[in-house]
Amino acid sequence: NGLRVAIVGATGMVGQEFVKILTQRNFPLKSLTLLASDRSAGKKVMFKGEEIEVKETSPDSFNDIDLALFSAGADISRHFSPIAAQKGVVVIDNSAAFRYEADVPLVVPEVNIEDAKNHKGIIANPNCSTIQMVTALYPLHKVNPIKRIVVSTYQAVSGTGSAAMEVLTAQAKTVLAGEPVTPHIYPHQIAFNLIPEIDVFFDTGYTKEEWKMLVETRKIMHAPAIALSATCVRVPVYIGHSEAVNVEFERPFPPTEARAILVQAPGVRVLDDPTVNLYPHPWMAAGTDETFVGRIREDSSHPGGLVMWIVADNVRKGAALNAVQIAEEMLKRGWLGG
Ligand code: 2RA
Repeated sequence: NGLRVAIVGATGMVGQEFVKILTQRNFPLKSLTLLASDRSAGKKVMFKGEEIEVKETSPDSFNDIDLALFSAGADISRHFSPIAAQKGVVVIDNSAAFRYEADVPLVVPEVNIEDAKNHKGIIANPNCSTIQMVTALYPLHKVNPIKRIVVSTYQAVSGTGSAAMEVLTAQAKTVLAGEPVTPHIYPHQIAFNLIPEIDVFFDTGYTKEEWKMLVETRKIMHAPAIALSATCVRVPVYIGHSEAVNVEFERPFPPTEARAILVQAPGVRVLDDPTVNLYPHPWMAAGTDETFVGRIREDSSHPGGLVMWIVADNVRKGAALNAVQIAEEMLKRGWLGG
C-alpha cells in the first residue's frame, strides 16, 4: 500500500526538503517520482539508501500518481498542476500560483485542515511568513477574535533559494576581506545588512510579500475583517524566519492567559523566560518542525493587546513540512489515496 508520490522541483531547496521529510516521517509511499526541469533531469537523489534519477517534468509524468508535491515556481505550477489534477492527482502546491483562487483551499493543518476536504484537485501551501504567524495566532483568535495585526518580519535568505545562501556566504567573506561587494540576486548587499524589499512593490508602497500576509491570513483563518499591516525584511540569516507581532483582540488578552493557551497549541513551542535569556531565534529553530513563540508581553501602546516574537524554519514548517502535514492529515481523513 502507500501512495505513488511525485515531487516537482525535486532538486530545489524545498524539493530536497520534501525528500528528507518524507523519509523522516516515514510517509506511506508506494513509489517516489522526482521531477524537475530539463536542466536538472538526469541528476541522482538519494532516498532511503537508493539513488533515484530525476526526470524531466512532462504531462505523462503524472500518469499513475496519487499525490504531487510542487515547489518549482508559479509558472511550472500554473502549467502542470491542472494537467495533474485532470488525471486525478491531488496536488499540494507550494507556489503562489493558486493561493488566492476562491475554490482552492489554502491550508495550515493546525488551523483549517477541514478546508482541504473540498479541494478540486489543487491545495495551496501558504507563504512561509504567513504559516508560522497563523499557527501561533489562530489558537488565540479562537478564544478572543483578533481585530488588528502589525507584523515586522526578519526573513532568511533561504526563502529566496540556495543560490541566495551562497551569495550571503560569498558577500560575508568579501566584506571581511575589506573588499567592496557587488549586489547579486538582491538589489543591495545582504551581508551585514537589511533589505526591506521582498517580492515586487505595489503602488501602495507595500510589497507583494506584505500583501500576501494580509490576504492569506484572512483566507486561512476565515476572518475577512482582520486588519493587518506587514513590513517584510530580508536579513543575513541562512534559515529561519522571525516575526515581531503586535495583536489587538476584541477583548483584553492578559499575557498569562495567552501563554497558557500557546503552551497547549498544536505545532507551537513556547520559549519565554527573559530571566534566563530564553526566547526563540533562527539559529536554534533551523532544522526543527515547531513554530516557536517568546517575548510574550502586554502591548504598552495598546493596553489589553499583545506583542510576541514568532520563529520557525521557513524551509520546513514554512514550506515542505506544512505541505507533507496537509497530505498526512488528508490521508488520516480518507481524503487522499484509497
Ligand atoms: C521568501 N516568502 O522568503 C518568500 C518565498 N519563500 O522569499
